[in-house]
Amino acid sequence: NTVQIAPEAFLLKGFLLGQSEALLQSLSNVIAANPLRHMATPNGYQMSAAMTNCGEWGWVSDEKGYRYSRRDPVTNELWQPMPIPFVQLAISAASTAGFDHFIPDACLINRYAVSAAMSLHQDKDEANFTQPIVSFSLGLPATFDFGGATRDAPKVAVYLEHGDVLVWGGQSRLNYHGVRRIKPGVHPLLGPYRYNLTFRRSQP
Ligand code: MD3
Ligand code: FE
Repeated sequence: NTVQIAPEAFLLKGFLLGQSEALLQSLSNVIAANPLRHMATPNGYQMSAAMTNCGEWGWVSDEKGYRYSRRDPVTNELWQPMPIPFVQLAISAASTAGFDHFIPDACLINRYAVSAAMSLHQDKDEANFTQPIVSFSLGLPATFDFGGATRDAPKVAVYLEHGDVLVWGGQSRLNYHGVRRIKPGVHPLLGPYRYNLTFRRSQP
């Protein structure tokens, strides 16, 4: 059940549903080793989503800026390797959307409580824009705004539910995007939260 939402951008509706048990077990292992935390932004705010990472590289933010780091600044240890179910599902989602040879080296985990959001931005901290991005949605639903190449370009609203996967690359790789405020609710497996796992290639 693949829906194209923009050039080289696809929604794979319910793609994770058969695998959610393995996925949630792996997710809880990662979070136990590298706790979710609210990172500071360079302009003195805090991200409303709590974040952690797994994989060779992790995305971090602090008063000095955004960057990819091999170590968790909270534990000072390397991030956990990406769990096998994460890697397998990310590669297979990319390939389903027509992107072969996707090799992610970074997985950012975002946890949104009710009322959390992510304002419109571009993902441009990676040194490789040739590979796609794959994102898994779990828990509470969200409305995602998929924009264009400039901040004021028209946006498409995409409703993301537990088990959905977004894959985009090529000419949509640098599009603006954001997540609207999470509405109150309780998910039967994940409680009052939405989790998003974003797989990227951060290094050349
Ligand atoms: C479309 N996360 O962590 S993932 C992020 O749901 C981020 O947590 C959102 O944006 C979330 O940076 C959205 C889907 C996504 C990510 C990057 C994109 C869609 C995108 C880049 C270009 C176009
Ligand atoms: Fe983003």
